[in-house]
Amino acid sequence: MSDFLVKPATTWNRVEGQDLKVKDWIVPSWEVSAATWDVVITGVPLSRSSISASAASEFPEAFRRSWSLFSTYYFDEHVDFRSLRVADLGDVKMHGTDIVRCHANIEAAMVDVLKAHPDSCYVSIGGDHSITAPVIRALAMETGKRIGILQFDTHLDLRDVQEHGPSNGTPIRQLLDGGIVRGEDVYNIGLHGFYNAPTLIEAARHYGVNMISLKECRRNGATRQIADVMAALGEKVDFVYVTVDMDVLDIAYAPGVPASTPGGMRTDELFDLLFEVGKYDFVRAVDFVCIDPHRDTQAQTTVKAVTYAFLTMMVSRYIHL
Ligand SMILES: [Mn+2]
Repeated sequence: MSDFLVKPATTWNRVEGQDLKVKDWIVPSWEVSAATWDVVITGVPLSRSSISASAASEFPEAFRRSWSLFSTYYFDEHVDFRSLRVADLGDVKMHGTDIVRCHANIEAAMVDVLKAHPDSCYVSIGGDHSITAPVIRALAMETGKRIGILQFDTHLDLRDVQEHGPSNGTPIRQLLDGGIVRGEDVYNIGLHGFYNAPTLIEAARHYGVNMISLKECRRNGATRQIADVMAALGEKVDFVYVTVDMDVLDIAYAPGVPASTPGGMRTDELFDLLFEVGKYDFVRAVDFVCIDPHRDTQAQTTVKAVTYAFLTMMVSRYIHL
């Protein structure tokens, strides 16, 4: 185990049985000595870097707790994906107050994860959206590859780093200014309404970020929209990183996301899009960010939606790759 990872508080008593649950299927990596995983999950519990007050740092644990509610059988395609090998690597160790140090830990943990599991698909569970920058920096540094970003978000996340620091308003800007990713390799799906200031639109145009509105995505439909983006990225990049800011969802579907808005995406639309994303093997990593389980409904509306979204992408990988 990496020095920058710690064992999470939530661990399941795994039961190998006929009615396998997701909690029995995801293997705690610290219980096995050596193994090859199709997918590795890392918790990234940081939210001091969130612009709106957020307990997203509690989300990795809430995510793990929800695993008992899901089966490894996907009814929509009539497939059991239990033979996909998925490991939980634990959580990145965080500093109590120092955000820059937390980001350095995330980067170091990801480098260790990449070294230990060079051929896996990497799933990072935030935390707020600031975590995407150090995760992608580690991927870029370690692989030396050209990385494309498919971002599901209501916001561009291109705020000025001088003014806003390494927060959840600036991850994409940090990566562009740092020369880690090119603007033309960033595709944002889900933009809508009144939530991006003109200066941010200007910044997106300046960097060449591809903006796809929610309306446009709906008009195209999930299959065509994702096929178009992947075809364009396929011409340019070595692999794709998918970042899912759950604030892309309508506030009615994501009460547990501090920055979700009216007029956003529905959960079924997000699931359909991620099912399409799962068909492409040059998608090497994904993160889910900005879910505050303390703000969620008692029914855990948002927490369950993330688990469903994650499983939808995984079952699609299982079927297609
Ligand atoms: Mn965001």
